[in-house]
Amino acid sequence: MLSFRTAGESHGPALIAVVEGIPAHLPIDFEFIDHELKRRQGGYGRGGRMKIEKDQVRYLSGVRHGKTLGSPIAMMIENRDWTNWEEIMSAREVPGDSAAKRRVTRPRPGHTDLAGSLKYNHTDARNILERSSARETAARVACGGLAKVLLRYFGIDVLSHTTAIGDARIPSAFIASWQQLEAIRDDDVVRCVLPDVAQQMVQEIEKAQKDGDTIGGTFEVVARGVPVGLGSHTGWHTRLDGRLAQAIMCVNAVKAVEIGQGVRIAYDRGSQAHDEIAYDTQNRRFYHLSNRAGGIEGGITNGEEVRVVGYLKPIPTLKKALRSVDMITKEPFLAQHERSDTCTVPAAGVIGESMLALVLADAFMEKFAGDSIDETKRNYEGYLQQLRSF
Ligand code: EPS
Repeated sequence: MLSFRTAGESHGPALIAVVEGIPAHLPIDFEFIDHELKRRQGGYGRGGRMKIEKDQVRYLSGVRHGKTLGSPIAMMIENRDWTNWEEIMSAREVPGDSAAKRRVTRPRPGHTDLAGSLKYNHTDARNILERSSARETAARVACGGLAKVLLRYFGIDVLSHTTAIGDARIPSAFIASWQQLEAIRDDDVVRCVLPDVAQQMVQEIEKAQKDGDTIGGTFEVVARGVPVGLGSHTGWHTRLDGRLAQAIMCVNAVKAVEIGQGVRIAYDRGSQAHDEIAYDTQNRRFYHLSNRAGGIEGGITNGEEVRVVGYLKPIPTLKKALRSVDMITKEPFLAQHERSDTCTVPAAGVIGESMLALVLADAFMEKFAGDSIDETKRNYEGYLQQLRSF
């Protein structure tokens, strides 16, 4: 229903994103989407690249006079660093040894370098890492920004927070409230709602930095105002939890995904694991007394907040390199070091928001459809009426 594609190399001229399936006449909040890009660029532990880039969307199609047309929306984000890479990343052949410059032949354990080079038959892993770079997520956040604008039109909001960096973790029984998520400021370097844990997180990043190492952690993404009934139990591919797992897992460096308190309840008894049901007569709606399910039962949203946790491995570009083998000589070497970040967990939370928004917007359009936003709204309101009179 709502689909998106991205293209672009990390040090190429630009990133491109194309979003299809947003209904016509949706007012676009340009400042909001650029602000989303800025949020993604933040976070303590980022490398030098973020001082170069100033991500902003240039709209190439699908939007006119501030509103969507219903046609594909093409967006471009310039890579400012391109000016330093024009020859190395040139689309055309260039004279001299530019292609050999910045060649990567000693693959980093944990990175795409080796598996990608073998698969695509490249002897320079730059041909792989340029695309597998998390730079691509800037384009995803532009798409996610559009999805958020659509969702916000229907009263659905998505936010996130950092729940762990290394050994600095929020207590396992702690559930951040929506107000706490809203209170996270733009200049908050780790995006954690508990100030003492936030301080420990900064220390964890500094320790890793000092050791020439990297550090991972976890983030939680939360969506509020999601109606009951998105996704479906009827097919493996329609279950929303499965779709969300894929969407969060494919954020760079994520190695595990949890819906609600899915990991913890695997070890609990059924009587401790499930969320009891109640009825609010005044508002004529069913609700749950807890939300361990993360707002999804049977692959369908149940009207509670949708909560998803992403677990990130420490990023694989290490100053204190691990053992590797040169792809050409087959000699043992230490892995190559590229300029990189120490920790990307705070940024990953923002990317996770975009991915959650894109999946929810897709499921929303699947259920309510409409070529123009008024049509979608009519369908949505009809459904809400059906729920009230259930
Ligand atoms: C990345 C390496 C760094 C990061 C980059 C992801 O870039 P560079 O190689 O230019 O120093 O800063 O992330 C971004 C550019 C971004 O916008 O998030 C990598 O190898 O994945």
